[in-house]
Amino acid sequence: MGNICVIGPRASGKTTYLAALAYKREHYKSSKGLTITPLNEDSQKIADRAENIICQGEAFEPTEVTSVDTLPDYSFKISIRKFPRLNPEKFQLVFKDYPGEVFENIADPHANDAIQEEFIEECFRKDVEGCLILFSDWVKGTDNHYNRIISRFLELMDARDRTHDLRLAVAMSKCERGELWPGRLDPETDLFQRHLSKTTTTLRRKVAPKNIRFYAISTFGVLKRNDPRPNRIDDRGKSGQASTLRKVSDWKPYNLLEPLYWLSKG
Ligand SMILES: Nc1nc2c(ncn2[C@@H]2O[C@H](COP(=O)(O)OP(=O)(O)O)[C@@H](O)[C@H]2O)c(=O)[nH]1
Ligand SMILES: [Mg+2]
Repeated sequence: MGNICVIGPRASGKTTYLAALAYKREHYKSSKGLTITPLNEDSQKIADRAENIICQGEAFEPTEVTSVDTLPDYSFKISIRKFPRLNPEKFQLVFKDYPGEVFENIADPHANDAIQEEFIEECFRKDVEGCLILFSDWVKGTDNHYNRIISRFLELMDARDRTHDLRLAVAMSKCERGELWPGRLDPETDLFQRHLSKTTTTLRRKVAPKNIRFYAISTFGVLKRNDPRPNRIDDRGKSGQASTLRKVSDWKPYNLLEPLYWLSKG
């Protein structure tokens, strides 16, 4: 049973994604052959507060990070049975809640601190089978920024000898947004190639095709099959902008599990 880690820049939706997995477990207790078990105290905490995070937009930010030891550390055991007759796919989702800037700073040659070091070590540990990388921006200029980060990330991956055996699922998060939603059907072409072409080229050039896949995911999803209005409202709360679920009874997150399933099974 391998490990999968979730990484990505600031505000790309990592915490909300985890909360959604935990919340889904409440919603669909025994359905669809999905079981999600929080494995430690931090994970239990986020599971307990999942509903607030998704429905009320409660910020769930780690308090000041002064050392690696104080970073929240989530770990869930996940088992997905995709087809009734197949054995379930089991894996562990691990997520150490590094501040998003740690990921963004890997492209900065001067940012070299202990947290940075440890982040890199954790991503490329031998027991990690795959990384889910969340990106959420696509406006002009973002491609260059992401491309710098990804290029460096791939160099570090190579230096640790993981180029041939680490799977990468690269996902555009928050894809219920109107401009992105139609692109979800072929995210590689219509989201990544189109909006983040340099980043996509770098990934395709350096990672073997069998080890990379592009996804579109949305934690909030849309209202209905034939009603593609986003199932979210933007709230301006105390802590700034937060998005929350619009109609809880219609909640159908898009593609949350698919990248995990592929990362674990290949
Ligand atoms: N539109 C939309 N917003 C989202 C989605 N997932 C998260 N967000 C919002 O994006 C912001 C940052 O999310 P957060 O999970 O804190 O990002 P993190 O910094 O990567 O952990 C919050 O306001 C979330 O409500 C999504 O699927 N769609
Ligand atoms: Mg977070």
